[in-house]
Amino acid sequence: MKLHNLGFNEWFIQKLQESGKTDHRVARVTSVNKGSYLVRNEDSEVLAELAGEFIYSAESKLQYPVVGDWAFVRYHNNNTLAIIYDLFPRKTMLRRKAAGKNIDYQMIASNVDVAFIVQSCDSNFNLRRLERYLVMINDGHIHPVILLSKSDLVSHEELEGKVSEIRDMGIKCEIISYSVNNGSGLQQIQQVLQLGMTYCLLGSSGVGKTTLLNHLIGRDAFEVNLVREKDGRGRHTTSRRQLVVLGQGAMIIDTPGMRELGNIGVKSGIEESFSDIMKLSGNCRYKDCTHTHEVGCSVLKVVRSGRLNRAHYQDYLKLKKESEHYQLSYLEKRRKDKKFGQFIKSVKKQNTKK
Ligand SMILES: Nc1nc2c(ncn2[C@@H]2O[C@H](COP(=O)(O)OP(=O)(O)OP(=O)(O)O)[C@@H](O)[C@H]2O)c(=O)[nH]1
Ligand SMILES: [Mg+2]
Ligand SMILES: [Zn+2]
Repeated sequence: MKLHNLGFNEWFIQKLQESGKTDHRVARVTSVNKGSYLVRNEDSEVLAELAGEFIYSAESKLQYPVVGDWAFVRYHNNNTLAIIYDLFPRKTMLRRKAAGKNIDYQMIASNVDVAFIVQSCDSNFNLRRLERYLVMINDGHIHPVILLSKSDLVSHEELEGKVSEIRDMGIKCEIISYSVNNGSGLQQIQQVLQLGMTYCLLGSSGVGKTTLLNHLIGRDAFEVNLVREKDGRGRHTTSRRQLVVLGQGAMIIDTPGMRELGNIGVKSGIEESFSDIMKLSGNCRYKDCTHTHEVGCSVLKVVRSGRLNRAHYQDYLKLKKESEHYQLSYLEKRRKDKKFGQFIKSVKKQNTKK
């Protein structure tokens, strides 16, 4: 398998040239399990560890390898162990606010080209959650595709109703409904998958992400589990992220169902997800219009006229408010991280002087 087919495309070739390390070896991170990794190159997939120098110079956890990263590695023990000593810049990234009150970010995956947001047609279907995923994906500069799984559980009319609910929110991305049970829609998913491109499965526990992956692989390679009967929720069967290369050459990252999907707190994702509102806001009288009470606000005008879905508008306000809150806290945290990094560096310097 050529590195190019593993996703090492022109963008990374250019970064490699810029780095001046064209004679170094590179590999892609395919799995992360606490402190140990799997990396894959044109020949094999092997265990990998972080070099001491890497740990020493990392200023935050976000700089640690994540599934999808391209890394500079040294091979040891007859090419059976790799040491990661540097990472390539990330072309795209998926990250979310980590669980809990603190403003901590957690990387989910990097260098993903297309993210599948999977929602099942039963009680899991939820437009608010869908929008949150879209904000996160747009923020990471990744192309979203919505997958409505388990379409065998609903009637044709119910399914169409769900699709038009999504469209009513102004969401324009591709929507594919499918069922692994009766095979409908699977062909359409296959058509999205392209050689050398990286895909990611996102969605709540139990929506059928791993079941779909197993279908694409063609065998039961990974564990799946029944959803709980009483509330239809999943059991968090998949516990780590893993990049799998499919037979036809596309790569796909399965992820554990997320318990909490915090807002990633960056403006760009919101602006793209609510592009209809952004467009309208160009006609507001005031440049800093908040679209909540201002005279001459063209967003409010369209909401009042009923031409803009009110729920969609309210989601926009809510996510924007959250985003501003997190954005501030995030900058604050970045400042602290940076200070800490500088402190470590000055201590190192002092020690070398002694
Ligand atoms: N009716 C129906 N059930 C499905 C379909 N696809 C998956 N399931 C069932 O949904 C349950 C959960 O599937 P998983 O693939 O484990 O779900 P997951 O999204 O990987 O869940 P986590 O790993 O916990 O995040 C299993 O019992 C599957 O058999 C489908 O197309 N139709
Ligand atoms: Mg799973
Ligand atoms: Zn306005």
